[in-house]
Amino acid sequence: MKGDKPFPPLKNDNLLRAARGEVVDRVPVWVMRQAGRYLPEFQELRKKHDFFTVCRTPELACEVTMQPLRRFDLDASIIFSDILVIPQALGLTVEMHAGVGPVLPQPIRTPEDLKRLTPDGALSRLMYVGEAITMMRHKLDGRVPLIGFTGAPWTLLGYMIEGGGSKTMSKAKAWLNEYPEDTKLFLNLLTDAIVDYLEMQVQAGAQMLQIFESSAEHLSKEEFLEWAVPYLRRIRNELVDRLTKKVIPLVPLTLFAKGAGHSLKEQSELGYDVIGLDWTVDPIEARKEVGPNITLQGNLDPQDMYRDPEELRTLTTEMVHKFGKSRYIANLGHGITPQTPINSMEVLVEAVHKAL
Ligand code: 1CP
Repeated sequence: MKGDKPFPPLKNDNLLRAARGEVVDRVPVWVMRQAGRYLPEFQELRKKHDFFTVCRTPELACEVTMQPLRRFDLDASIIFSDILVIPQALGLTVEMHAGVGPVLPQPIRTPEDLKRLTPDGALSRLMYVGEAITMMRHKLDGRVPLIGFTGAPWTLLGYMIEGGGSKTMSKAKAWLNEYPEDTKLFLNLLTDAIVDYLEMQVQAGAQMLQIFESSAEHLSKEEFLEWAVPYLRRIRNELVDRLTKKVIPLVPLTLFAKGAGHSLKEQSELGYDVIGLDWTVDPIEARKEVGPNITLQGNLDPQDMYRDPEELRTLTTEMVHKFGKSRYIANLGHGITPQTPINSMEVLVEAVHKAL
């Protein structure tokens, strides 16, 4: 954990300022999955080390977290890990298969299977993430803030029931109708683990936190309000309560619920500082929905990174003009994809910084 050595003072705090609604020197920009497969140096490192070995070895996690910062003038770093470390800590095996993604060979198929989960001591099995965060804060030397993250309950439940990614979430969605009470138990169990995990990340040195509800896209508005929102509310309220009671300074919280552009007003009422948008949402409409006191993050289509540099520059500039300089963090509308040309990252970052 944090230890005695104080962290170096922060030099570029535009990300945190934007999150708090303060004046920025320039629009901050970072990219979801900025440490990842589009970088040849990441691919090289992955040839030598298994995915979860990278996550579990603080030196390797820090090296990968640093890789995009060496190349691009980014305004944030995000600790290298994965949302599936929580299912692992709860006792499920998670494998990373090349070209496929995460595979959970013994998923939770029936409510009976919930007995296999091991919530007791789950946090102690996640401390390696805290160690990586603390180490990274020192290695960053105050250059930019460090973001911690987690998967949100519905998204994690989906992976744990489906046994991996899924185009339809048919098994997880069947649970909502067949076992509504067990689904609530399961979502609450995940929420408890998530709150512990986020508190630990703040104590370890995370300066901002993002909650990925990436599988919100599989829910209707009604389902999102019933199966995601109550748990997202609990996460924020319990985390704020805990940190306040322990007199630990709060950090800004970002909610990224992909595909939940239908519920921006409801999201804005949950107490998060920042709401992440996918590319299907219009910036002007989003601002009307959430009001003036929330920071918006997003939302260029990751596929736009495959366009000509000039086109990409124009689209990025137009996007930043729509959002404006106040209460805005530039990002893609979802993670950067593996074949993205590296030059597109340079174009994106420069266009954001020059737009206003
Ligand atoms: O073999 C490899 O190297 C695997 C590629 C990879 C990487 C680089 C995976 C597998 N995860 C990651 C890192 C990762 N995952 C980060 C690192 C920090 C950064 O942003 O730079 C983060 C924030 C995540 C979060 C994550 N993992 C999400 C939420 C964000 C999103 O994209 O929606 C999700 C859904 C996952 C699951 C996951 N892990 C990996 C893959 C390929 C997937 C998606 C699989 C799928 O459902 O299709």
